Amino acid sequence: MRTTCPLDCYDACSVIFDGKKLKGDKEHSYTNGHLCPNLNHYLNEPRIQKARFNGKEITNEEALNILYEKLKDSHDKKTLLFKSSGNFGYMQNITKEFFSKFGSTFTSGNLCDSGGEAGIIEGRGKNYSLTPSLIKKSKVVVVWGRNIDSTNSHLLEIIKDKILIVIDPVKTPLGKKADIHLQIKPRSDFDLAILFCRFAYMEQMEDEEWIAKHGSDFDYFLNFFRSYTINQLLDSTQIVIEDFLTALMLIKDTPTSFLVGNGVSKYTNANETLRAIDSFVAMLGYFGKEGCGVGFLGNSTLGYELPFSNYNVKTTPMATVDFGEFDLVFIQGANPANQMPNTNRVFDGLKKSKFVVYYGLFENQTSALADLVIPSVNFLAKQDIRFSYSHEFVGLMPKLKEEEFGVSEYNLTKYLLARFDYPQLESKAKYIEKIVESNSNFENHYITSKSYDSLPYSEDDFHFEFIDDSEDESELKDEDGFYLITPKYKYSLNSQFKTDNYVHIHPSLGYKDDEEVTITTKYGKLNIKVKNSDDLREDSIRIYSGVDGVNKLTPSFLSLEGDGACFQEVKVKIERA
Ligand SMILES: Nc1nc2c(c(=O)[nH]1)N[C@H]1C(S)=C(S)[C@@H](COP(=O)(O)OP(=O)(O)OC[C@H]3O[C@@H](n4cnc5c(=O)[nH]c(N)nc54)[C@H](O)[C@@H]3O)O[C@H]1N2
Ligand SMILES: Nc1nc2c(c(=O)[nH]1)N[C@H]1C(S)=C(S)[C@@H](COP(=O)(O)OP(=O)(O)OC[C@H]3O[C@@H](n4cnc5c(=O)[nH]c(N)nc54)[C@H](O)[C@@H]3O)O[C@H]1N2
Ligand code: SF4
Ligand SMILES: [Mo]
Repeated sequence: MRTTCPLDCYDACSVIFDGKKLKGDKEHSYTNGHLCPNLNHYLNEPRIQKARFNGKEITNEEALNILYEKLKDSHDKKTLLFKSSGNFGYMQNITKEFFSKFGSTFTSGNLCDSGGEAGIIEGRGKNYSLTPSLIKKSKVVVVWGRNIDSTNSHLLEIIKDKILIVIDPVKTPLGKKADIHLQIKPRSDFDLAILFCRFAYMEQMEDEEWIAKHGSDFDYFLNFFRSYTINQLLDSTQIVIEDFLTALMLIKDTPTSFLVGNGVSKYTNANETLRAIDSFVAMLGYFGKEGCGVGFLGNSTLGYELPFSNYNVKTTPMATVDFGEFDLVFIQGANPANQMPNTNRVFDGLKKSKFVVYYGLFENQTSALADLVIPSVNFLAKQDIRFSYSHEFVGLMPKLKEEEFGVSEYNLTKYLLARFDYPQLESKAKYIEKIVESNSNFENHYITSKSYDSLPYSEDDFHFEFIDDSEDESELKDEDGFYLITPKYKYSLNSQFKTDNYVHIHPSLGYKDDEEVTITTKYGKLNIKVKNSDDLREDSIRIYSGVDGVNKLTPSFLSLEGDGACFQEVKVKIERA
């Protein structure tokens, strides 16, 4: 029986379930028979089996009734739906059908890519993925702040024979194999993009014809990037100039894919960085051409008609939401007490809020703080559909087994709508059918998005707006301390599954392996053991996403645009504990 991995991951693998085990689909050209460790161990992960109220186990019926009563009591008060993507299935959004009618506040932006995506929208209007079939046509692949070995591993096969340029402050596995690795200083990607523009212009690499047809504000852009001196840019990026120039020459007149990841977007200037990278690529005329373009997470639902997406509700940015302002908080598919920035602040807010509901599969820091815990059912026991932020396949997720325990999102929503006498839902099958019909191609067992039938951005009327201004006033680089790199771990999916529980430090700093240190920032502190690694720069430390307490160190700022989280807009101090 065929289904799709539900985890929040680029690859959206096609999965075969034989009634007991999950296996990679061999017929699926991208999944190619392999799953990653996270899904391989998914079914062994201990689940929440019983609902809980004030720490006492109750039945699902009792839990739903308590939820109804508490909602009824807070009807004219402030309530919040906080939904993340623990399960990436689109039907998970169905709870919005109830909470919008009820008048709850929703969240805007996300903890992930919304800052970066805002810059893409400003430049090119729509964020198309750079799909594997498009990347296959490139000669050069630039991997910029994306750790493909861990987070997007099926792409390794596609890029294995390409000329590879990696831009990452860490010697990642791919960085070690690359033709060029620019071990950039953290938070200087905007400057590197501008440096690329400066040298490309000196080398007369700009595509005048393309710019005349598709670009606007190129003259302003020219003045803008020339206002930065080369020395200033070399100084801030700290890259090796010879390697940089070799990289530029490799890109020149050669089909190049830029695979940009979340590493560049965990800062306040995420939108400007993405727009500057796009502007460099646009200047070369590398949009709408075979084997060229920029891919960055982002909107995976382009062209599809979507239910549960247009509500007239109040919103508050997800990354800075103050739970304490709400009388009732409904947390779905998320672990904000660990994954939101500034978790000391999040803890205070959750404690202050009168009633916190956690609705998920696994126990975590948030379930431990909740007044009411409602177990959900896993992806095998409910019907859904998912998109990918990396390829063009749309994955069906049929219901393949009965629920052992827990309540599905559809049933929970149906229950609440009925208790409040609101109009009822259509059937799951109907919603999914409508979504699929709106934009799909069908071949063998697979569905792909029609949005990729023609080359993205190749339309005659495609219009690109170059960047010509910066509002970045961050002074992070002048602050004392080390940069905090907090990327994804291979064996966890954010806070789900295994975590690593180490701080990775360059050996020259003089700590011993397994020695305990205290890491401090303006926002909090964390005691953690050391693992030495010369993969890091001497000015940075690394603690993976999902590690308990890592976000005590991180700030609750928003990106300049897009309401994005800024996990790395911070410097840390280290002391022996
Ligand atoms: N195994 C696994 N896979 C996952 C996830 C997971 O938790 N585990 N999470 C999923 C999710 S939610 C997402 S959003 C994606 C994200 O996946 P990616 O886009 O790969 O993002 P990250 O792992 O956060 O960071 C990627 C790289 O950015 C580098 N980096 C850090 N700071 C900077 C910087 O200032 N400049 C540059 N150039 N690079 C920098 C890091 O060293 C790291 O190698 O992965 C998804 N896939
Ligand atoms: N320091 C640091 N912090 C980060 C990041 C980082 O790189 N560094 N990355 C950020 C990013 S990119 C992201 S996307 C966020 C992710 O943050 P979250 O979305 O909060 O991710 P998880 O920690 O994986 O929590 C997902 C929860 O969903 C629940 N779940 C799984 N399946 C289902 C289901 O079918 N139904 C329901 N109701 N629940 C389900 C599980 O119980 C799990 O605990 O974290 C952000 N936080
Ligand atoms: S690589 Fe990503 S999509 Fe594939 S099985 Fe692992 S988590 Fe799921
Ligand atoms: Mo994410």
